[in-house]
Amino acid sequence: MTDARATDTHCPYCALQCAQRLTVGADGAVEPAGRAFPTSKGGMCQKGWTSPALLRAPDRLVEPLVRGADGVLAPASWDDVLDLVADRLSGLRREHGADSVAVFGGGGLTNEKAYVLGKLARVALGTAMVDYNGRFCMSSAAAATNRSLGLDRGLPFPLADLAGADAVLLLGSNLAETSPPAVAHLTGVRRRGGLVVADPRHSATAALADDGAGIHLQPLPGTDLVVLLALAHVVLADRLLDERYVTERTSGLDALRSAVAPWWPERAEQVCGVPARTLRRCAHLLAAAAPHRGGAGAYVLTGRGVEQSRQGTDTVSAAIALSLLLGLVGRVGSGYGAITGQGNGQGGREHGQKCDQLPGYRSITDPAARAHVAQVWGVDPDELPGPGIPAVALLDALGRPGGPRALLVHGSNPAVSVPGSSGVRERLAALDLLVVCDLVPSETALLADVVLPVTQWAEEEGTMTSLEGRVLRRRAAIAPPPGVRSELWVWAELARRLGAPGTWSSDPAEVFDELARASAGGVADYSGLSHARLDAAEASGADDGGTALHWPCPATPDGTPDHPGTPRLFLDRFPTPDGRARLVPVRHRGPSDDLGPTTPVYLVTGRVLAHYQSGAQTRRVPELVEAAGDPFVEVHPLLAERTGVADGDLVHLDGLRGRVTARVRVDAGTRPDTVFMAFHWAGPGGVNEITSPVVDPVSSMPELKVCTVSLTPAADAPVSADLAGAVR
Ligand SMILES: Nc1nc2c(c(=O)[nH]1)N[C@H]1C(S)=C(S)[C@@H](COP(=O)(O)OP(=O)(O)OC[C@H]3O[C@@H](n4cnc5c(=O)[nH]c(N)nc54)[C@H](O)[C@@H]3O)O[C@H]1N2
Ligand SMILES: Nc1nc2c(c(=O)[nH]1)N[C@H]1C(S)=C(S)[C@@H](COP(=O)(O)OP(=O)(O)OC[C@H]3O[C@@H](n4cnc5c(=O)[nH]c(N)nc54)[C@H](O)[C@@H]3O)O[C@H]1N2
Ligand code: SF4
Ligand SMILES: [Mo]
Repeated sequence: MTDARATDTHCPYCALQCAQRLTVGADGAVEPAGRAFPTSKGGMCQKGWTSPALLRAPDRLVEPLVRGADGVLAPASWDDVLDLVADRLSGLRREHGADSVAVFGGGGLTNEKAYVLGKLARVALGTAMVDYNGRFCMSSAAAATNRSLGLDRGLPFPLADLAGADAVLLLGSNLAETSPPAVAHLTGVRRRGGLVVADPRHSATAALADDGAGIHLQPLPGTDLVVLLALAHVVLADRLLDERYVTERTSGLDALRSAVAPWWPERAEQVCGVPARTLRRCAHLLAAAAPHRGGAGAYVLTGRGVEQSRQGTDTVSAAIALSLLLGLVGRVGSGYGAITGQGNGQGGREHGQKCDQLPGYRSITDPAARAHVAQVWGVDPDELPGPGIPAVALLDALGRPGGPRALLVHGSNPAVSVPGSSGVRERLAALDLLVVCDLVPSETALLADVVLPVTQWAEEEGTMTSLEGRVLRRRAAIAPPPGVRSELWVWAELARRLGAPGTWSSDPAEVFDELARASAGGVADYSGLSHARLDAAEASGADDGGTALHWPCPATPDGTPDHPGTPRLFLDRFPTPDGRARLVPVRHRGPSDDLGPTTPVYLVTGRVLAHYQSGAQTRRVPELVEAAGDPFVEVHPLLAERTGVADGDLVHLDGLRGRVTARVRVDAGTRPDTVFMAFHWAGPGGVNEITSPVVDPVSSMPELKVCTVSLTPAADAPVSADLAGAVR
């Protein structure tokens, strides 16, 4: 294949960002292969291997579309459509004020795009109404780590460090399906019998703890906080704590003691259902692995299973407190971490698309931060809006009196992925103007007044920041279809038409340099990085094919770009005012939906290996549809019998907010009082029709994981395509 061209890049989907080499054949077909990289070790999952299908999706958006008077989306030229959008936005701003225009971003956008999107909102539109889908994803872990450790970087250590640990406690993460190549890093701990997985289901990840590899804790949904308080109780009662570390590096032990005192294991068992002896065994297993007791190291890791809850921030605080009592955080070979989800879930939350944030993970209410960023943007700090409102409240305000009347969506499919999704679709329909940028006609794009086709991963340059805070290069392997533009170009054109001050480059390397300047001196400092430096580091072949440039990576005072990056954080001190980590005392409240006579069963939600998020991308990949085509619900055999359904039957799940319908998968791995559904489908099988919009009071993360339902056999069976939500 002499004509073949190879480009090194990373997978379009999750935060593991497996390293890919894309080869373009003479016929233009793109072939992916894994390549050496510290986190993915040359591996990819089914989604990575099939990712080129996204490039040739039959209904790929290839020209701008505008909804005509007849209600139909019809092609229009880029010039006309950008003029139209700029006119409508200017009109709304004049008539109803800047906050009448809202912006919704995504954790899959490159750093460059996340940065310009936040700038577009604050500078070109002057609106405070900007937030993004990371609110549904990482916000509770972020709030808790900021509160306890003074800084939020999902894994404050390289993922490969897990390999040497004696114990890993994984709470509410189904890594084996959500980052499959990461499982390789658990081989050592499984061999040593130290993998503990907390999940109400015997998930693929829980199964990794079988056969002597560790322990599966199967708590009642929404009670992990009690599990953690009980583990901390045992650590304190049995004097397993690292006294020296706790004295020297933390504050708040007395208040924490009071908070965990009531949770002796026998009492905890009554609430969470995990046997008291298992809780004790688990606490001792973790302590034995901790460095102060001579162990090789221990990690506590959380996933969405414990975070997407109205007490998600407190649950993560308890996980961090347990880690601090055992002296794990800021020690090489041990630690606490949250496993970031979206491709750029980490970078996406650093550069300013969050409602209260400016680039560099700065606060929009901090006068010094406003002054610094305003100077980079070439505007007066007083012109920058203040904090806006978080995602659930923002989406709920759309089209209401006094609320936003226009919304720009970039990198999210809220019509499917947000709790109470039919309510969200109503809000979107109530807008004067909905503009959606996407690659494909997602369920949200199909509701829009204007749809703008944009480039995707293999067609664009940029950077992504992976789950371990490592900054990576995304590279273009092929040219986009002729009618498709990059979002940076779209925003530069809109900013120009809106008469925005400052410069609006559409060149990703230039945008990165501006981002780096804006981040200088911030928490997430990228000022020592550039595309050229990242490329050179990767080309030098150091570190198993990857760059080791984890943020913070500040520019050195003389301007030489030689800061080595920071793979491991907190080794000397915590970035809190007193340099200590805070032990935060928390209380258990439980899920907001209660079991009752009309809703006697818990429904927990999550993911399957074959599909990604709202499914907008993966429901267009034939191999993945074949692997998992229909919305399904996992039901324990006892519950199936009580309900009168068998494997393969259709069942209605009636919740407090509506009904969904799915195909039964009888599975003895789940609890008899709990069923599971994934949220990858639209239509009658779209689980977010019935999930809870109640939010965590600290992070504003909705309680996506746990609600209550009743099950009844569905006699009026819809056909499969309807059940999954017709894509076209
Ligand atoms: N295949 C695939 N991979 C993905 C994604 C995808 O959509 N598909 N998305 C990416 C993104 S954005 C994210 S955020 C991550 C998410 O990654 P994970 O957090 O691993 O994924 P989930 O399946 O949402 O939830 C994990 C587990 O939480 C369990 N769970 C539910 N309720 C509870 C509870 O109350 N307590 C406990 N302990 N567990 C509970 C579920 O049974 C599930 O097995 O995955 C990333 N990777
Ligand atoms: N019940 C339940 N609901 C959940 C969850 C759960 O566990 N349970 N998990 C939540 C979590 S963690 C997350 S992260 C959210 C995710 O849910 P969404 O925010 O809906 O995420 P995606 O489905 O990835 O949507 C991304 C959209 O952007 C498009 N896209 C991809 N790249 C780009 C780009 O560069 N630019 C533009 N403009 N578009 C692009 C894709 O085609 C797709 O249509 O769902 C949340 N919802
Ligand atoms: S694990 Fe995530 S990054 Fe790796 S191939 Fe699968 S989807 Fe892509
Ligand atoms: Mo996520």
